[in-house]
Amino acid sequence: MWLMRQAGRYLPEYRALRAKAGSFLDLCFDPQRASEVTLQPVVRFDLDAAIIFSDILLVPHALGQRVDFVEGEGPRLEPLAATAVRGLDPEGITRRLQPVFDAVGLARSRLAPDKTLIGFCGAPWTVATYMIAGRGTVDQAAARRFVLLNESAFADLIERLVEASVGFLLGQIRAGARVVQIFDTWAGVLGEEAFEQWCVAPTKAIVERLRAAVPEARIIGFPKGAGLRLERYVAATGVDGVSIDWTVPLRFARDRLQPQVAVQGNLDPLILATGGGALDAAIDRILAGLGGGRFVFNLGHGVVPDTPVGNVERLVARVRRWRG
Ligand code: 1CP
Repeated sequence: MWLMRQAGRYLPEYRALRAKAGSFLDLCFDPQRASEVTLQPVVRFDLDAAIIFSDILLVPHALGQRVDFVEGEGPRLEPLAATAVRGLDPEGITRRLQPVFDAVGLARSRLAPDKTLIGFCGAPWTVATYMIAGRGTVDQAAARRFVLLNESAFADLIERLVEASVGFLLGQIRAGARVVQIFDTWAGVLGEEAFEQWCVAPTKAIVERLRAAVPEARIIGFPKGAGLRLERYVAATGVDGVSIDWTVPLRFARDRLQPQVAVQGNLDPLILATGGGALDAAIDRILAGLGGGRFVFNLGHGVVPDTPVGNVERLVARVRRWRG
């Protein structure tokens, strides 16, 4: 059991350290502090895994795109023009991301041996949506239009992101991450063919290359919003585990996904933020639906910043009691 975005603003100890660290990017590139933030939720709640504190947008940053995190607004990038794609250089990306690998190594050395350390990257499609729009958007329209108008430049961008993601994940695995998760937060907006081309195929390429280099690496895919297509995603990409959002019916996950891979999920983060009896009922429902097979309890997306710490304590205690 662990929680997506388990380190973050809802924790007072995160806010305290964040206030001392300068910018968000400074924090990600400070191995000492990044490893400390990584451990905070495991220390407080005794979760089974830590996820390294970094961000999917460190990859565009390392590829040479300007990336800033604006306080209270979110990430801002210099929007990528089709003509700028060939200037992005995956060579040297791993050198520029060395502080993240150092943070992974430090976190691993400070974690108890029975705790798993998880590394991650954004999937090429999701990272591309931020690179093209220059910010988070509700419908990823800028990237979808870019594909329609500049398909060959887009294919080139995805190829470079596959290369960069393999380097980023391998660096984390070699530094001590035993599991990696590929976040495809915006997979759900892709149409049928686009889903194959821009979600399934690049993820499959990353998985194949990781396995060739480190056969024992364990890989979780999270194609958020994929719905029915989760079945195809799991069969085609070769991931070991799949993370499901809260819209996925538990019976579908149990019958169609769990026989193939481990399933992770899928509590609605807003139910966690709200708490009370509805939280208990939702937890019990998930455990009853998925607890009989290979299963990692998690949320269906990240912890939201106004989540009371007490609700997370209540969640962890309830899941533990069930295991007990
Ligand atoms: O100042 C702050 O504290 C900034 C908030 C913040 C945090 C805590 C950002 C900016 N990133 C992070 C850390 C982070 N990002 C983690 C840490 C590990 C953990 O889970 O504890 C992870 C896994 C991510 C991954 C990430 N970043 C994703 C994929 C997962 C998801 O949430 O969908 C995405 C899309 C991002 C981009 C990003 N970075 C930050 C923000 C606010 C966003 C979303 C922007 C948007 O879409 O509007």
